[in-house]
This record gives sequence, structure tokens and C-alpha cells, in this order.
Amino acid sequence: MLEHGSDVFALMPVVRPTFIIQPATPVMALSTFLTELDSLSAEAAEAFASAADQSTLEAARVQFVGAKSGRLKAVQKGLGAVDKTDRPAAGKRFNEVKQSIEAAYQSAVERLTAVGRPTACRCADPTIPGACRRLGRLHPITQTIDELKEIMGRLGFTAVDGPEVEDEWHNFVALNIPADHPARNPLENFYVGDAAKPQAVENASQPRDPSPQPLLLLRSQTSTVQIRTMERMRPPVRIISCGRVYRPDTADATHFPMFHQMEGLLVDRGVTMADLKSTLRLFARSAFADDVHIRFRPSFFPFTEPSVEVDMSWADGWIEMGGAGMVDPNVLDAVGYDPEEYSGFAFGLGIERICARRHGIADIRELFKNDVRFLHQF
Ligand code: FA5
Repeated sequence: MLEHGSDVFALMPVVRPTFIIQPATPVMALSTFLTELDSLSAEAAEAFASAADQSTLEAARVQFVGAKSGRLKAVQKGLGAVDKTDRPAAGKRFNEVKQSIEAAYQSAVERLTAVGRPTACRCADPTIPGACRRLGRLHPITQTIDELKEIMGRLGFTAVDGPEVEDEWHNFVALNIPADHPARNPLENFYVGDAAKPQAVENASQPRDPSPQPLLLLRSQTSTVQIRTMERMRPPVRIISCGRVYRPDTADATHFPMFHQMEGLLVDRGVTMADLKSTLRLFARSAFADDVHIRFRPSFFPFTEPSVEVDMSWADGWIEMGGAGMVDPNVLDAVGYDPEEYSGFAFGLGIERICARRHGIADIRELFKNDVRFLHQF
């Protein structure tokens, strides 16, 4: 037994250190290591993807990721031979390749397992959420038209339609627009056919165009429907007509070459301008809000006398919404109404401007881009 404090080393034999000369570890270039890794990765992916049955897959697994003699293991050992400074980069790439080889193996396992499953299980899985169908909706202009019809219906106006391809009689002549009026200029309209052809009828005092093929155009205003309605009805008349009209206008924030108008027409005994204004005021309050103001500005339309521009205003200024006036006696005459007995008012409002104002749309061109992200808001 040794005494506490005795010098234990004094009892041990002196061991002289032996120096064994080890062969130096060969240094592997990083590029060589990475090339080896890449080809291993490609070969393993190919082997797993092409394995047609479980036993081929198992053989590939042992070859590439086998714990003892798998090729991945062998490459991992080579990591130690990579120069110390390159080792972090080599290790990082090794881990990535290892994960991708394991993922390739896993997907091969799933593929071969699925092959063995009964077909019925593969096509009907009631736990998978259904495909969500996006619901469509009406275009904001169509929604606005529906609301305008509803409002005017409550004021006693019936909605009627008219054709978009019109003859000159309904678009101009019966509306008291003579042949030399600038509104009939071919450059101001979309004529269908030869607009240079001389017309049989130039104004309403002549008999109606007897030719079987009158000159046609895309209607430039819904006022055409005033004529078509009065031709087939006797007073009292109380209609609106909403639809497309076409003009070669340059598109900007408030104009488009195709747009929509709401035409209104009321013909009866004793109709006055006061009826026109109260009707438009009632309409505006229903379509917008109680704080809307209405202003009539003197204007000229060949088919109304007197004629006005209808402006509406909110806190931020006046906007022109349309034209209006008392139906011109010449127009009543052209459709066979007695102007001594009947009077009437008419108006035509721009539906894009109404829609834009209701929804705070700054530029009416947005309405026609057909961008569902925009349209879906309404
Ligand atoms: C007319 O079209 C007349 N037919 C209105 C009328 C009817 C007057 C009945 C008298 C009696 P005007 O060209 O001003 O009028 O057009 C009426 C409204 O249509 C304009 O105030 C505007 O709101 C709208 N509008 C006109 N051009 C365009 C366009 N290019 N794009 C969008 N809206 C337009």
C-alpha cells in the first residue's frame, strides 16, 4: 500500500516514447469529391426510379445507402481526405446529396406500394377537400341596368328594348336630325355599308324611305327607341330603354366607343318641364343619395325643344349625366301624334357614368378590361 504523499512515479519503469511514422493522409481536391458525389446522386436516382419491383429496389438500397458497404457510406469516408479548409463546403454538399438520395428512395417505395393497392382506393378518397368552383357574377353595368329598371319601374316606367343595328329613319330622320347635321357625318358614326350612298329620305317632312335596303348603322343613341315605341303605341307612353350605343369617340376616363344609355320617354296630355325635372330628381335620389343636386343647363338636341344638359352634383362638383328636353312637335308629328293634344319629355343618361359614380370608379375603361380581379369587387 502506498503512503499518502509518496511519489508513485518513482516506482514505475521509465517508458521511452516510440515514434511510428504514419503514411500521410492523401488530400482529395474538393472538385473531385463533388464530382464523385454528383455522379453517385445521379446513379442512385436512376436506380430507384427504374426499380420495377420490391426486390430490385432493395438491392439498389443496399448498393447505395446500405449501412455497412453502401456507396454513400464510402463517399462519406472520403470526406476526411478533403482539405480542411474545403471540408465545410464538402460536408454541406454531402448532406444535400444524402437527403436527395433518401427522398428518391422514399418516393420509389411509395410508388411500388401504390402499385399493389386496389384501384378503387386510388380514385375515390372522400377525405380530400373538393375543388372549389369560383362563382361568377353579373357585370357591374348589368347590375346597374337592373337597378335603374327597378327604380324607374317604381316611378311607373316600363322597360322596352330596341335594335342596336338601326336604319337612318330611327337614328336620325324621325328624330328631326337633317341630312346636313354634323351628327350624321360618316366619321361620327359606325355605318354598316356604304355611307356615301345618297339617301332616299333626308328629313321627316318627306315620306319614309321606301327602299328595301335602307342604310344601316350601329345606333349612336337610345333615342331611336323613342321613335320605335311611339310608332307602335298610342299615348299615354311611359317607357325607359337601356342598351348599348356606339360612337367613334376616343376612350378616356369618361368616354368609350361603346357605352350604354338609359332613354326615358313620357308622352301624355299636359306634360311639362316641371314633370321632367321632378322625375329626374326622384330618380337621382333613389339611384344615388338624398344629397344629390340636379342642374339643367340650356343645350340643343334636334328632337327636343327646349333642350337641356342634365348635371348632377355631390360635394365634389358637377358631372354631366345626360341630355333631356320636351319632345319636339316635329317628332310627335313624324310618328303620327297630334302635337296640339299631346306633349312629352325625354331624357338620355350615360349608364357608365351612373355606375362609376355609384361605385367610386375613377375611369370607365376599367369596366371593359374584363379583369376579374376588378369585376369581382362588385
Ligand atoms: C344624347 O345621346 C341624347 N340622345 C340624349 C337625349 C335623349 C337628349 C333624349 C334629349 C332627349 P349626349 O350625346 O349628350 O346625348 O349623350 C348623353 C350621355 O351619354 C352623356 O351625357 C354621357 O353621360 C353619355 N356619353 C356620351 N358619350 C359617351 C361616351 N363616348 N362614353 C360614355 N358615355 C358617353
